[in-house]
Amino acid sequence: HKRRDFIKISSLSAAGLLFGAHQLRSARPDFNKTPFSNMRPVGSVRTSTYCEVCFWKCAGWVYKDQEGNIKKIVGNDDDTNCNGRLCPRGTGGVGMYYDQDRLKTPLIRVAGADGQQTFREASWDEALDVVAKGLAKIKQEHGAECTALLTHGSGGHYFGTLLKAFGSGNIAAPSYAQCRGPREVAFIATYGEGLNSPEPTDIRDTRCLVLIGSHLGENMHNGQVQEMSDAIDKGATIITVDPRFSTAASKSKFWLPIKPATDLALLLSWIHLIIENNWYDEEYVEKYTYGFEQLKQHVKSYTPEWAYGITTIKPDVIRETAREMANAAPSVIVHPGRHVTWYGDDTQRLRAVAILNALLGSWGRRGGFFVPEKAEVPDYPHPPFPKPARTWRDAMDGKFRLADLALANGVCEATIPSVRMDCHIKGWIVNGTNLIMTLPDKQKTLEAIKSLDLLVVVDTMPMEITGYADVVLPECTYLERWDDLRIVQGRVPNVALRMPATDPLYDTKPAYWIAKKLAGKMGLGDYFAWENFEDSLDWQLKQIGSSLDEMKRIGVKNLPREYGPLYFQDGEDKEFYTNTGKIELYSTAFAEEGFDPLPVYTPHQEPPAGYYRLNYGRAPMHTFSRTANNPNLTDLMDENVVWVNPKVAKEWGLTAGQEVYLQNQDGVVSDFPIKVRITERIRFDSVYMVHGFGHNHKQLSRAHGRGASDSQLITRVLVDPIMGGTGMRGNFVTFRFEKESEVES
Ligand code: MGD
Ligand code: SF4
Repeated sequence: HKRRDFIKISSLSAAGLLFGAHQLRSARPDFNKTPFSNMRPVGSVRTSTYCEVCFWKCAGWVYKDQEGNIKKIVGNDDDTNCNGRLCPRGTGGVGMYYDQDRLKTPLIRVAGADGQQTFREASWDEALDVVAKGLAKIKQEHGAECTALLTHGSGGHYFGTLLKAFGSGNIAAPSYAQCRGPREVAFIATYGEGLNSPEPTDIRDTRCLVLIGSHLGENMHNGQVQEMSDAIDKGATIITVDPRFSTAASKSKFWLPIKPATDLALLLSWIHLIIENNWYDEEYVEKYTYGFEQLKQHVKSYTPEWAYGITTIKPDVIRETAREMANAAPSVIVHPGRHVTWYGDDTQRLRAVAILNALLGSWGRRGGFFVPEKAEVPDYPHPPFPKPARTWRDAMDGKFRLADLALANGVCEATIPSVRMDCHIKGWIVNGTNLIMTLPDKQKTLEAIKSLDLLVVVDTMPMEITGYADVVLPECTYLERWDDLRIVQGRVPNVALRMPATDPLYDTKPAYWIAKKLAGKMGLGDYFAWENFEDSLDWQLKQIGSSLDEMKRIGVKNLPREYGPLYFQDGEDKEFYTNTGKIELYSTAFAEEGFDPLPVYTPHQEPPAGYYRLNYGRAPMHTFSRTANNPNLTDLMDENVVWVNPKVAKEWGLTAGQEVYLQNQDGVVSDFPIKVRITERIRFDSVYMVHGFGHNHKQLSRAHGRGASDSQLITRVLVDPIMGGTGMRGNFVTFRFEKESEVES
């Protein structure tokens, strides 16, 4: 195998990179950082966009000053994802454009005479030639199906088209298998359909919102946070189940500081109470569900007293909260959460969430889950894709057969088919995902990378993953490019336009341009038949009665609902897309595959003495690892800290602000120290930190060495046998005062 080590882009031709051919047009503007600021600069020109700082994709307007400098992004009032208000990260998206550490030109890995590997700058033509030839070689030697796309974000569509045209169906997104995959599989098993994004939670009209490990508010899902705040104003009850006193917990009527890893016991006990007390929606259950009797038998022994012994939540509190939900039903939401890959039995935990909602009759009801609609916009015409000779399924030996949706998307096991698997992937295109800080079990990722013949990375920034690339292709930021229309589900179907506010800085290009150029070089040009990307957008928009001209003016177009009302009608007959045509409390699909058809509680490992469960989450001013270097957002928060309970701090003699290293159960020590925050808001058996910090790429001038990386410490992965999701919360850490044990991580 070719050796592929990490290259710090900073170590080579620094002058060229730092002072590329195109200089920034001006210094960073005096930026108004007020979250949710909605003031419009007078007399400036605005162009439409939708945000790329997270997957919520809020639509907005970009304003420039007289000199053409981007000054400000504000929400589009007609957009139901954001209602005219961006979150702090969306407002700070300008920082992605002005970040002087951006990738500036294509780079190609070379080995010098001394054996040292390095990157050299290249023209687009040369870099794309290397990619096209590398892919052709893999096709010839191994087959096209031995290539894969790992992606997150807008560019995935173009590279997905390219890969499918090439003959590979291996298109995977960590944002699925490291995130909401188990939830989707659980809801498909129960209701015959997944939740998708944004979730159809009718929070604005709810009377009771139950959050289980979902930290809305810190987890800045814009529309949902706004609706939650409105619901609280209207008197809705919030019940938060979280080992940590989250921001949401502080707004809640009930905070249940559950012992980590025991949520399924609480859910089963709530189901038990709701059935035993006849608090369920009898008419709804009778008409729409399958398997009620089996469920009733199944949960008989799951009393609140039983759950107390496991969860540490008092029986009275379990009873009172169950009653609270029942009183609010059907305007109640047991929120399914988003990042749900925790303990490996996540699909079953989410099945319990789905079942609880069904018993309360909240699916399809006002204040519960509405029936979403999505605009139907045809793809720009292209030839049919060839059938791949093999897919990930052939490599997985019959495992994860229910991961359907997931896998066009993938699981760590499947997305990174390692040398052990029969369809051994030889080439990756990685677009918009920083796999080194995103996937757990870094060693496994590195092992897979080492066995590749070609690794192409498309990114805007020099991130950890770009250091392992053979070819780095610098994409321009979302503020400098056209992209596909945003087509997401909602209360009303809608489309949003992203157009360039300005020309790309440096020698950067949009993903659609890169994919089309590559397709041309690979003889697949027919799949990108449009002359200009704008023409393809205009063609698509005309199919739904709009046009590019109209969209440039309005940015977001809301369309009438076509398929019926927002909620189920009284007594309406319904057929669900499950085997039985009913909401399956008892899952026939799981039974067929040999999985428990009803969720069963199994205990998880506890932290060893002197170790604490590593819990992690989000901060409202950052998204995963992508924003840690953003100049505007680092102004708001420039490192993460580790939350430690005062009891633990006392035991270890820790003081507030002290720097410590964290070491996990496998002896891996964090690359960098992290400051201690002593707070009652965390239980004594856990510690907590925000994900996305602790970058070790020196080219990230603001993010390098700031805080610690949770990903580095997640070496034990609890794989979900049903969906293949990568459970990451079974890791434990202890404190080190010096980085004495240098364990290779
Ligand atoms: P980021 O870490 O933000 O997200 O994981 P990723 O999708 O990998 O990395 C995004 C990458 O995209 C960065 O390299 C950034 O520079 C690049 N980028 C940003 N904008 C653009 C663009 O316009 N074009 C291109 N080409 N690139 C761009 C997210 C994933 O992480 C998710 S969804 C979840 S829920 C999981 N969360 C999580 C966690 O909480 N803890 C741990 N330890 N791991 C996790 N992994 C998962
Ligand atoms: Fe952007 Fe914030 Fe909306 Fe995410 S929630 S798309 S970061 S404005």
